[in-house]
Amino acid sequence: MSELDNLLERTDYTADNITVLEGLEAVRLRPAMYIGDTGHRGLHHLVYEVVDNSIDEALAGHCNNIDVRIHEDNSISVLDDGRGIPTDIHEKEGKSALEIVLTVLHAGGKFDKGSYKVSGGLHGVGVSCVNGLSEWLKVDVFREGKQFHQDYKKGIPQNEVTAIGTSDKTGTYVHFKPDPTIFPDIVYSFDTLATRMRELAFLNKGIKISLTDEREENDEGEILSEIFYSERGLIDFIEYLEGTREKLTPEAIYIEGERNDVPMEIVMQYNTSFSENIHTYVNNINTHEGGTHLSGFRRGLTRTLKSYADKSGMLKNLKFDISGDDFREGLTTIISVKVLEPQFEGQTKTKLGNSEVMGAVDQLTSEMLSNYLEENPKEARIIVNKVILAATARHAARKARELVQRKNVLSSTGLPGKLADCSEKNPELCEIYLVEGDSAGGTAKQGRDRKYQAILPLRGKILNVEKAMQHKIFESDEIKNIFTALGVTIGTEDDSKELNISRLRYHKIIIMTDADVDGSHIATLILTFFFRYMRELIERGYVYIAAPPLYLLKRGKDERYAWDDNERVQFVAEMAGNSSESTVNIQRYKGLGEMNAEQLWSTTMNPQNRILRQVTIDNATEADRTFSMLMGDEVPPRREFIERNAKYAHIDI
Ligand code: 0RA
Repeated sequence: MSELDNLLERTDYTADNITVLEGLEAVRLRPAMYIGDTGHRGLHHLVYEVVDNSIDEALAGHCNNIDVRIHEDNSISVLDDGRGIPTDIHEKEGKSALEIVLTVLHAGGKFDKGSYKVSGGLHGVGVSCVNGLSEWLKVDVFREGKQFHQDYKKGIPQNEVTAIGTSDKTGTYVHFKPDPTIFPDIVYSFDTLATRMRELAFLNKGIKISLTDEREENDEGEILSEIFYSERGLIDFIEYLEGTREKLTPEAIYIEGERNDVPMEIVMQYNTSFSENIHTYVNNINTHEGGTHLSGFRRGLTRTLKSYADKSGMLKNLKFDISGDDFREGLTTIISVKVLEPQFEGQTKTKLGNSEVMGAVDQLTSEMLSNYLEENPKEARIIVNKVILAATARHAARKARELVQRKNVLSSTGLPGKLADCSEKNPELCEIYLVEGDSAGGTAKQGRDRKYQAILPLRGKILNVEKAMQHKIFESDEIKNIFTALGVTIGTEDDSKELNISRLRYHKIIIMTDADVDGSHIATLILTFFFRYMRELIERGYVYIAAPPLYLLKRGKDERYAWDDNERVQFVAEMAGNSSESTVNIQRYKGLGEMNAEQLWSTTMNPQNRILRQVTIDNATEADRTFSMLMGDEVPPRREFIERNAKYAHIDI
């Protein structure tokens, strides 16, 4: 029996299955069905799909190093030092296993069920899908003392798998160039890839992942390269995530083990903030919508802490109940479980449904947390005190919140006085501009299209929600105005923080601030508020940032706006024609206030020519870190971030 037959026998994979599987043509026809979309996200997903295979090989214990490279032409290569994809000829098919893996959907995982495939993108379609969506792909396998090679174009083999030389190493090298007829933009972002590689290194301790960008050299002729490696896994991850937050206990609480065949790793750290941050993963995939692993953890945590607190006698003088939320205020948690056959549910298919996982996580959390509390009485007291503080604050917040919502009902329109509302009532057609400052707000009110556009001026800097306690947040006038203008509430009845957007009044919420440092700070404050308290609005794609132009260029009657320096240079050259550039007058806009109503309308508010940047959350874990860092006390990391991102006119989270 050949090695391949051996492999195939370990699985339910048969020749019949191959013929019923869809061909790569289907992938090319409807790429979004397989990789989500063909934008930035889908483009980067191709890389994750290839890297996932190498991660699986590493999790099976056969690979330590993964080298990811962005080449000058935006092609990507991934090299690992695993066993190499088998190359034997499959008798019935008359094809090499390598070719099957690269041309048959879902074939990859089927080869090696013995060491189960835990990694793998959400869509889990495998490297064949990447092959089908690539202008070209080349694969080299190093195995059995040889180097094997094969070339593809749009997923179609251009030659047979051929031994082209000898080699004393083992591994797999996949090099591909995304097909520009499928992806409108094939430019890779180093930062996007780096974020995912860093996350993978934290989630899979001991694997070294290097990322290199060969597209640009710095002044010293060096290319950009970063190595991601973590020895302590989630403990390092939480350290990185918590960054500038102030810890309540010196060490994080670490839980690792297996219950009912579910291996899991959990790390938790209490800090002095007031928000709960939980990041959950199943097979290295971020489960944004939570699921049974999260519920299991919450149950275990609440029951164990409550019983400890009761026994400690510290709750004697407390006049009200403690709720589940109170145990998690100021708590950052990362949960990573590996599940053999995960069921993903929910709107974005990022909610774990497997019921057996709930009890498993509950049990292990409860056992290991009670041990921790018994063994660390000093830390245990600090934690219980934090819980008492949270419960006390929650009661104050509830009162403040109820006051806000009662007031709204009572006032004549129920809307803030500063709001200039639009006349249209269908939320899908309505937009609201949140404008920095009363004066720019006034200009916007004059310049707007009052049928569809509402204006809410905000006075200066809104409260930094990252640092304030909850009841302060609901006492802030600016924040109350945002809630009531949008028609959004946060649950009061059951004290849950459930957002209710069923009465949302606008489907476009546009943040408009000056194009200077202060303006971007204000935009960040507002975005932080949305991220912490109205994240669903961002997830639904309702939140935008307006982009006012930076320059007005004038030459006689010819007037043009430029949004960045490249445009300025280009337009000035065009306008000047053959005459000297000095004939073009350049006006730099520093603030919205320097534009009159007509100018503000035509450049920044008129849907025909304005530029809006939709706020998206590519990676909620990274966004969480970014916000706590941007809004925290430490200046150096903030300055570094701003300098690094300053060249982008917008804040992308
Ligand atoms: C199936 C079986 C074997 C290795 C692999 C798949 C494999 C796949 C990928 C994809 C990227 N890197 C990879 N490395 C290994 C093992 C075959 C054997 O027994 O040697």
